[in-house]
Amino acid sequence: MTPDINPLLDCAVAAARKAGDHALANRDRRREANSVSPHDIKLKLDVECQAIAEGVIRNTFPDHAILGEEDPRTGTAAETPKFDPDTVRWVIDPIDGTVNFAHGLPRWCCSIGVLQGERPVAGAIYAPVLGKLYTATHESDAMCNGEPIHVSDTATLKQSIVMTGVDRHRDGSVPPLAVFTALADTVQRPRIMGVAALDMCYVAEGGGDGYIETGIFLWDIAAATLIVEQAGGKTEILKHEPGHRLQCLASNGHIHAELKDVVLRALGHA
Ligand code: LIP
Repeated sequence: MTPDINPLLDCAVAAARKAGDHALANRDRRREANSVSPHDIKLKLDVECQAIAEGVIRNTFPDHAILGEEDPRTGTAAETPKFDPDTVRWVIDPIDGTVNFAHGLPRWCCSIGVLQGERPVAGAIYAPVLGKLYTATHESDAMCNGEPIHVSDTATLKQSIVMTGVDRHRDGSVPPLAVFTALADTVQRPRIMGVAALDMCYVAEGGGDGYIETGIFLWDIAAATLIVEQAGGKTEILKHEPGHRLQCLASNGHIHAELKDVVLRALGHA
């Protein structure tokens, strides 16, 4: 059964705002870490913000499933389970762009996606320093701060800005900048800004034309894929890997096939 969508969106917005505002109010604690690895950092504020978002969701929907980036059980699963098409699941990235946040850069956000089965049905992405709240449901337009947004009409890859990341493939088979290098030869400008959810929101509002990461996670993109689609764009999961890891491509639709072709070539698949 399809759940009533507006209460889900309202709750996603409330959770994203409360968690994001907590991170903002505690910016002076941004370097307090639970662990630091060569290319990543796990912050105390990540865990606090996730607990805050979960609290908001559980208050309204105590029976719904929650998948959070900072949950100690998350990411250890060898296989990502398939969900019943009626199951409602909340997918939380409490601070996407953690490294940006830890260094005091303004580009970070809290992302809350609501999935029914495998399908995103509502999402909210809140970037407190930028003062932006992106929202969408599967029944309504994508919005930024309550105003409808739309993807660009850029027609070719060579006229496009495409955002990507530094993708460390688990098996080491592809160099971390393989896709970036291929894009640099093809698009007007590639960009690495370190926040998947916001990269995709830029595609949704037409500031960028495409986004590709080949080592990203469900919590980074759950809300953003819906926002791109409802803004008139196209998203595609090129590959599912264990532990909620994905290869995700998003675009304004016009450049989709061309972008996918460049990516697959860079990965050695074409
Ligand atoms: C980050 C992403 C970023 C990606 C990083 C990382 P986190 O998420 O948003 O775009 O390149 O590898 O996954 O860890 O800051 O939530």
